[in-house]
Amino acid sequence: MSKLRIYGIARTRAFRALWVAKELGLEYEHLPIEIGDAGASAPEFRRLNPNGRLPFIDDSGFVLFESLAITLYHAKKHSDGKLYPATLEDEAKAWQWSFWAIAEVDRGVNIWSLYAVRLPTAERDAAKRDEALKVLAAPFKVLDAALSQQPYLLGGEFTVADLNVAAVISRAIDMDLSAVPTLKAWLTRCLDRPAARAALALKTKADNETPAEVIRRIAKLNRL
Ligand SMILES: N[C@@H](CCC(=O)N[C@@H](CS)C(=O)NCC(=O)O)C(=O)O
Repeated sequence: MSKLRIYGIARTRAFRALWVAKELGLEYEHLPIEIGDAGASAPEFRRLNPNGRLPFIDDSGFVLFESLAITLYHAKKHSDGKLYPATLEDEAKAWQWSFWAIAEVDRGVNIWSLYAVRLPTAERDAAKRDEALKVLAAPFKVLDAALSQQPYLLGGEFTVADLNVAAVISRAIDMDLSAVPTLKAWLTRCLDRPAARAALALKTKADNETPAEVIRRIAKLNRL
């Protein structure tokens, strides 16, 4: 049996942990548990992640939560000098972009996708959707400008910095990104990688199998 366990249905931020595992060719067991009382909030899982949220991992007894801490950990642990930066400065830039993604765009993209795509049409609140687009406009311009200097966030190669930011905004691929064409081209390139495609296939399957009442519960639980 694999010693790495990834907890969380692929529809959630567990997608990020699945993508990095596939990118690195890791052997793992995926436990696609749900959010809420029947899943991450149950006592057996709260013993591993007391936040009651997804994802978390158990790597041979080492337990870690926070999706981007998980991707950074795996990339550094298994780095072949490519996915994880080799210099202190590039490592700091990978942290910079990762924290930026969580602070500046994670919530906005989630709110947008909920009210533009995931909830049943009649429940898509246009005001929340438009507000999310407003919040995202400035940081998306920042990302677009950063990528106009070089093909990837740290230079010429795809790294964990790209994986983290692209994973956080992956649902923005369904947005009208015509105002930020460089961002759009980069996001498309990142999500077209074989590992991303494989993880996205799991995410899409989970999305398609999620009933509307669960999407409503997600909106409530995540305060979106
Ligand atoms: N910052 C955390 C956020 C984790 C999180 O909020 N996960 C959602 C699923 S994508 C969740 O478990 N929500 C249920 C809840 O808040 O009870 C991370 O990136 O891992």
